[in-house]
Amino acid sequence: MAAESTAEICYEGSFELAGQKWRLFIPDGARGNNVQYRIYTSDAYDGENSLLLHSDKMGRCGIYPVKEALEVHPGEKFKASLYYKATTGLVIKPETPGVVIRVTFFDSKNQAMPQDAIFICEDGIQVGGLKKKADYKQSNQWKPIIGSFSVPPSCAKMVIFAFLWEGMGDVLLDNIRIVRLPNKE
Ligand SMILES: [Ca+2]
Repeated sequence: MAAESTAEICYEGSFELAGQKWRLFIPDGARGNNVQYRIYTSDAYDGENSLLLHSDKMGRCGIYPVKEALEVHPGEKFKASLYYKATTGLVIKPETPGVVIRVTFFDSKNQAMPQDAIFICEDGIQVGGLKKKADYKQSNQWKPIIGSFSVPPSCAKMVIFAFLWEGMGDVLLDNIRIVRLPNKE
């Protein structure tokens, strides 16, 4: 038997296909920030297209899959990744990480489990919130954000978000992927 292979969860995070598979997430405090997103055809990490996320004012905004929650089991392992590129004029609040993958978990009663939320930043993973300061490093290159994690006890579903965390201006996102890893015993 071949080893159990990794399995990509199909969220179409390459932004190459017609039809939008991601929707905008605007936190309550950012409703007046003119947050927008669109498929961007002039630059991409891979293929022809990326996604441009925009905010007029300093704040948080993000995208998440139209499919929303993925059914999961405690102990399952996943790898989440994306590539991002800052455009000229992107401003990030000092001591915040810029672009973040957030994984939010829900129990079998559909209650959010915020204490277990995973934040994947360029310089590592934080659990339960962005508690540690993180310094965003300005760059005009495509950069990866990658992290692996296990599903916590009592968790039944999870949702992945790609966030601009405390920023304003435009950022490009591409190749957002989530892969179920084989369980090694
Ligand atoms: Ca692409």
